[in-house]
Order: sequence, then C-alpha cells, then structure tokens
Amino acid sequence: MAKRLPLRPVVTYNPAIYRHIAGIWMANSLAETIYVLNGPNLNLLGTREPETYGHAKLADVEKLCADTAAQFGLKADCRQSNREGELIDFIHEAHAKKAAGIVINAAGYSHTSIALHDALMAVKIPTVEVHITNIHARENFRHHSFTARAAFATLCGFGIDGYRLAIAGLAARIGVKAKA
Ligand code: DHK
Repeated sequence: MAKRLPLRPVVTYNPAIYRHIAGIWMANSLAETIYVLNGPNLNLLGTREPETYGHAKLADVEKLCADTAAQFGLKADCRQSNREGELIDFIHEAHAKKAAGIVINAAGYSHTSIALHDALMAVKIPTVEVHITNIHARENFRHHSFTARAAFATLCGFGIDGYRLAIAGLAARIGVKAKA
C-alpha cells in the first residue's frame, strides 16, 4: 500500500502576504480621498465679517464638501489651520497618502505664501483654489494669489458654493463621474 503523505495546510500563514494585501487595499481607498484645506481665520466663518463671508460656519463648509465628494464616490478629508507650516504639512501628507486631489482656500496666505505655492508645486496633486469672496472685486492686495499659480483652476465669489463647484470640477479633471 502506498505510504500516506503527511497532511499539510493548503494555505500557509505568511504575514508578509497579508501586509502586502493590506497595503494595496489602503493605497486604493486613500486614492479616493481629496484633501480640503482651509487657511487662517476660516475657523471663524459664520461670525467673521458675515456681510463679506456669509453666515455659514466652517462645519457647514465641511459638510458640503463631504456630501459633494460622496456624490462622486470620493472622501473629503477636511483640515483647517491658522499656521502656514501646518498647511504645508497637510499638503505633504496628501502626497504621502496618495490623495486624488486638493481643494484649497489658503485665505490670507494665498496672497503672501511662496512656501505654500512651492508645496503644491512639489506634490503635483490636481488642485483647485477656492475663495468665498470675489477677491478681484476687493482690495488690491487680494488680487494676486501665489497658490493660484499652482492650481489648475480657481473659483472665487460663489460663497461657500465654490467648494461644491471645486469638488465637481476636480472630479471631472481626475475622471471621476457622479454616482447614479
Ligand atoms: C479668505 C480670506 O481669509 C481672505 O484673506 C482672502 C478669502 C479671501 C475668501 O474669500 O475665502 O483674501
């Protein structure tokens, strides 16, 4: 009679394989994320000069972004900072996490920050710049934006609806269609 071979499990447990699969899964899920970055003083939306910036709060902006992104099967990772360096770190993080796009309202830093411009240029992530107000109809010092040079599009003057339009435009740019 033929000698029986010892039974061996068909699938062996190899942690490296599971780490590899988890890595692919994470990379894919994060590729569907867009970063929405808001700069200084936008945490005060709703109470800050409402005659200029409107009555919506930052939380309303972030909900609008999350809802709009979801319509395209995307996830909006919304961040706000009053510090230039932290905004730069968010841009680097977006790159490290393979974000599909960036919507940025760098607020006052739009008009001053070469460093933010350089960060956006460095990561080469499709970017839309948003301003709640029409910066061209305001003081001269708001007419120029450094960050706009690193964005493929700029929206201004639509109020907070600009964020919704920016996400729709970004989705079109990266080839993502609205879910039925
Ligand atoms: C927001 C700010 O805080 C200003 O510094 C910019 C921008 C305009 C906006 O319209 O969203 O000049």
